[in-house]
Formats: sequence, C-alpha cells, structure tokens
Amino acid sequence: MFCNQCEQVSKGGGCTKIGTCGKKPDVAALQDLLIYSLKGLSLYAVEGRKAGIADAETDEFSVSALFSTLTNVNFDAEKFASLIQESVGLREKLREQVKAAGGQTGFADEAASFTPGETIEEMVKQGEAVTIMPNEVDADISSLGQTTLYGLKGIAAYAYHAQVLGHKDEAVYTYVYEALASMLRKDLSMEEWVAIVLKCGEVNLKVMELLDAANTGRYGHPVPTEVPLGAKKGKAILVSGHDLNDLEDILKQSEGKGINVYTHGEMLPTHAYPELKKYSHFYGHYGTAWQNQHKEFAEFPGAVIMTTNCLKKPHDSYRENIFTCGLVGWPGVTHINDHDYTPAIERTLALPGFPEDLPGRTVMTGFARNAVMGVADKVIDGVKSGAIRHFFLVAGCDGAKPGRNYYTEFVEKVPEDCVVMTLACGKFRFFDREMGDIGGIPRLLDIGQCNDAYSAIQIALALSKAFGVGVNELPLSMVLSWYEQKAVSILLTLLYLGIKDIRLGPTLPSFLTPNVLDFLVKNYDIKPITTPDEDLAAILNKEAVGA
Ligand code: SF4
Ligand code: SF3
Repeated sequence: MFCNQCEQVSKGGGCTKIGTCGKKPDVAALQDLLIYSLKGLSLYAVEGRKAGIADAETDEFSVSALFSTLTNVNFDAEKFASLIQESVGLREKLREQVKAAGGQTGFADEAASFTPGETIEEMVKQGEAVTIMPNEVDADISSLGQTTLYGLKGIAAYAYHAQVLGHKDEAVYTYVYEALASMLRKDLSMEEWVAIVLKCGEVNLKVMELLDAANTGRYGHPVPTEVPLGAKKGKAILVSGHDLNDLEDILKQSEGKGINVYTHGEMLPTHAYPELKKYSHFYGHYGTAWQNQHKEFAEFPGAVIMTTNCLKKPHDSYRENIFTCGLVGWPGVTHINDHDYTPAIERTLALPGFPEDLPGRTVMTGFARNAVMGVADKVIDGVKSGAIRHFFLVAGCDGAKPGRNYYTEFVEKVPEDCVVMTLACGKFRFFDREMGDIGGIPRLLDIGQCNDAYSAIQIALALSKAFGVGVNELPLSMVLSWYEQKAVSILLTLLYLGIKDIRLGPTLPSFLTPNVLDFLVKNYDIKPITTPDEDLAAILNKEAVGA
C-alpha cells in the first residue's frame, strides 16, 4: 500500500505497511481501485455532459464514493468492494446513455472498461496494480495531481452533506468529473495542473456555500449558545461526526424516551442551530476531538453514533456501544441503515446512563457569519478605537501528534487586546479557556465545524469590505492546522481567494514536492508554524511596522 493523504502519514512520506489511522493494505488497495473506477466513470460523465447527458444517481454516488475514501471515514473492505461494483455498474449505464446520445465512448484507457474481480481478494490485487498518481514520471505533476485528488475528497465531503439536504450544484459535479478524468492524462503541463488545483479551491468555495445554504436553510442561522460540559442524570446517547441531518433524526427518534442527547467532537456547534436546539433533550457536549475517542467513548455510559469522520478503531471495551451510519464503517461494528436508529436507542436504554448530575463548565458556540455580522458595528468600532488590535483565525483539524500543543500555547499567548476566531476540531486544544471579552465581543469566537469554513471566509470578506481594504491588509492572521482532506480543500480555497501569509502546521503535507512548496511560498507566502512566541512576534511586529 501507499497512502500519503493525511498529516498522520508514516515517516518517509507514506504509509506503506499499515496506515497510522488503522487502514489496512487490503482496504487501501480497494480505495485505490475505487478511485480508479471513478476516473473511468468520469471519462463518460465528461463526454456525457457535452452530449447533454447527466445522471443524478451517478452524480450523488460519485461524491459519496469519494467521501468514503477520506481519512477516518470507512475501514470496511466489503463496503469498498460493493462501491467498486456499483461504480462500474453506473459507468456502464452512463456509457450506454452517452452512446445513445451520439457521444464518444471509445476510450483507450483501461479505467474506462475494466471489470472488477468477483471476490474481494481479486479486487485487492487489481487495486494493488493501479496507481492514484496522474504521472509517475514527473514528481511535481504527480504532487499537483495528488493535491487535486485530496482537495476533491474535501469537496466530495461538503457536496455529500449538501446533497443529503437536497442541495446540489451541477458545476460541482462537472468539476469533480473533469478533475478525475484529468488524472488519466499524461500530457498536461505543470501550468495546466496549477490551474486545475486552483480551480479546486474555487469549486470548494462554491460547494461550501452550498452546504452553508443547506444547513442554515434547514436548521436556521446559528445563534450564540451556551453549552454545558457536565452531564444530566439519566440515559445518554452520544453523537459524533459532522452530519446535522443524522443528528436531527437521532433527536426525533430519541425524543420522549428519557434519553439526553450529547454531542462529541465536531458536533459541538450544532447546539447553536435553532431547529436543533429546540429539542429539550438535546443537552450538552461530552469529550473533545477525535483522537481521544478510546478514553472518552469507553467512559461514556450510553451508545455512541459516528455520523462521519473521524472514526478510530473501536476498542473492545465499547465495541457493543458504538454504531456507524451513512458512509462511515468499521468491520463488525453495527451499521445503522435507512436512518433507523432503533439499535442505538435500544442499546442506550440498556446501558446505565449517568447515575447523577455531573456539574461542569459551559462553553459558548454559534458565532457563525450571521451572528458575527450582527455585531459588525461593535467589531468595527473596536478596531477603529484600538480596543481590538488583531484577529487570529486559529482553525483546522486536531490530531494525535505532540507538535499540536503549539495551538494551545499560541491561543494562551495571544495578547489581551486580540480576538481569536476558531473552527473545526482543532479548537478542542483551547475551547474551554476563559478568555473574557473586549467591549462585549468575546475574545474566543467558535464559528463552527470544519464544514463551516465558508462562514469564516464570509466574516473576513465582510470585514475587508467594511474597512475598504483587501483581506490581506486586514489585522487578521490565519494560523491553521490540518489533518485530513477537507483541510486541503479549504487551504486551496484560501489560495484561490489570494489569501497570503497563512501559517500551517503541525507539519507540511508530505505530498508537496520542494518545487510545489516553493511555488506556494513565492506566490502565497505560506509558511510552516515555528513557535508560538516567534510567530506571534512576527505577526504583531509586522503589523506594527506596517501601521
Ligand atoms: Fe496513513 Fe493517513 Fe493514509 Fe491513514 S489516511 S494510511 S494515516 S496517510
Ligand atoms: Fe476534525 Fe476529523 Fe479535520 Fe472536522 S473530525 S476537522 S480531523
């Protein structure tokens, strides 16, 4: 196997024996074969669009299949074998449709015509023989191709969440197919690949906007909300991942059963949505980020439901209590089908729950774009009067590597006249810090999940409009942490928007070659994090010099 798509990659630039995430070589090979089959399918989808053919089932399937290969989503070989079969079935259906419409169907590439093996073992062998790289000869082109593929997985995650709520955009599917089909070509130049990569950022902005519209359209705009970190006596169910629709179903189906619903990880900001917070048994938040599951899930006295990433290999101590749904999967773990959460609810009722009230602190969430723009005047006055000196967006994924303490220390050292905005699961490094406020504006603003990066971009754009300067001229610095591929697509969006001087950590992606990195540094001044003291001094001194 060879996988280098996340930050947790083994030393040497790729996981080759087993993934640090727990992905086994057979699953890695099946994921590669699935991507390969999607590339073949994309040839017909691109050709089909020229002939006026688009197939909604294929579109929804393609982004779901891509999302299933994102880090920490699915580890089940059987699931990937069935997705490969389905992909080839849809490819053949599309081929017939395109042919009937007079489009080209005679593709020489084997991805367009291969037949999957009949057994998982045969498919694994086929997967071992294919490559995910667009051009194995030129390392820089290969690097740009991988960046595109990983960005596509991020786009697919957002598109999946949006389409679940009935929001779709033809331009997103079109780009996904075009980019996947490009990966079968050997003739594209470095410049052409740079354009494909930046287009990935552009399309990701579009799909994040689509998801924002889907979430706020269905559940309302988040409002600042205080969330308890303690527990209430009684039965308890824990919901992790990112999917609001799954959470809504769980809230509906557990209502009136004496169960309190708790969020875990990236579900924390869902407490702020009016159409979710209206449920009286939607109680509080339990635990921190994904990498702490083994301890936190083992201690939780009820069922745990994983709606999306990040799933870690379940320990035996809670294997009976954990359930997966949607695209998430682990071999042997009970999967919820058709949104019927009865097995998890029954398991919760059989478990002890919390024996008594556990008092705890509270945290605030819900500072998404609407809430922040609602107090824009206060924010602008604060900056103009000098009360607010600088904004930091400290955002992105959490993970297990020791260097991630940087983000905790960074936030703790941010001067008192500065505001920290945050989103995604990296916030759990500092989310419960008491940071006070500046003239009524909290110094720590939780914008939401990684799925809400669009909100942060809108806040930055609104500030730049209000001050009449570009985003790069604002007293705003981005200090980002990455782990999986949604972070790759968000980074590409920031580059597409021309945002410079981003600090990225805890390490830089191993799939970037020195030349590609050099391109990013020269054009976007992107830089690795150093130490909190050094980075803070560099940011704030630069501002003082420029003032
Ligand atoms: Fe390794 Fe990350 Fe790939 Fe898992 S997803 S195999 S940890 S690079
Ligand atoms: Fe986290 Fe997995 Fe990226 Fe949603 S839950 S940000 S890592």
